Amino acid sequence: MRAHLPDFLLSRRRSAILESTVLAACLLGLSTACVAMGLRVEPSGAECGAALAAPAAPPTAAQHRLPDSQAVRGRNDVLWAWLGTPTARYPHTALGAPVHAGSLHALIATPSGALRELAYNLPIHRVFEDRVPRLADLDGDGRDEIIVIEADAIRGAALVVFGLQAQALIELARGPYAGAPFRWLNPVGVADFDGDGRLDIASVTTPHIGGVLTLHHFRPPGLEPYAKVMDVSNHRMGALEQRLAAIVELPGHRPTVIVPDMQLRALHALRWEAPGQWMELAELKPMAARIERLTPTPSGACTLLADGSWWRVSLLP
Ligand SMILES: [Ca+2]
Ligand SMILES: [Ca+2]
Repeated sequence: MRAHLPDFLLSRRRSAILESTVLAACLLGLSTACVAMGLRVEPSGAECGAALAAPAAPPTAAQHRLPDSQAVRGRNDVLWAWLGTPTARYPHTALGAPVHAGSLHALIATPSGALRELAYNLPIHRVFEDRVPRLADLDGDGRDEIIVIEADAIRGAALVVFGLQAQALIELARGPYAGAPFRWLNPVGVADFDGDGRLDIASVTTPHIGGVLTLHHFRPPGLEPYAKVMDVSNHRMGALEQRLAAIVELPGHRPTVIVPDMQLRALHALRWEAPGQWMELAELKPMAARIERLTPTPSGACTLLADGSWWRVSLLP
């Protein structure tokens, strides 16, 4: 089940048209296309059977981090990263509380082997409107980059990437602002969506009022959007949970984003193919209740619904 869709034009109506098209293809005997592509959704046990590893204890330096935020352990030059300096200076409650972080922190090992805490403090008109720094080696140099959501009092949220330079935490790249106070965005993840050999960042801009899935090239000092599609959301207003989308990478295919629709009641499977061209890999898949969490698995995603049920989502090759 596949169809090409232009940027910004994905909608329930188009999905309905797509379903009709797929049904017609099935009726015409093109059945392999009907069963070979798409999403399979089936009931599952808690966490879809994944054994939950006990998280490592954060370092003492992170004990005064932003309430309800996570300290994250790195695998390269950043040992730990977390958000600090709780402040109420940006009273937006997208994440459930009007308290946000005024600083980003990283714990590193110096050449002598000693541990050292680095901090990046934002000016008073900005905060990190986020609860988890995301670590990834975006440029493949063996050093971590830190992806966070920043919010500006006038221009709203922006995606920002930090990194280490000369044992200092510095801003490496930033994307466009959402455009107005209290306009927010939520990252999806990192993958090479356009196949150029370099990792890109996906996020959903304004997930509460008309979410736009946006793919960015990491080109310091910029995060440059190169593809967008509408009618998605990866966050419920006021919820602490930010994991509501998954990137699936199957051999021989471009990465696919599994992400809820605007109502958080159905799933899209979207793959970017070329400028102006997204592929919807399945019809919009309705769910029995609102989607509360959606996390990646090797072949798809695991989702928790508001009725407490768990579902395994598989992307069929
Ligand atoms: Ca790097
Ligand atoms: Ca790329």
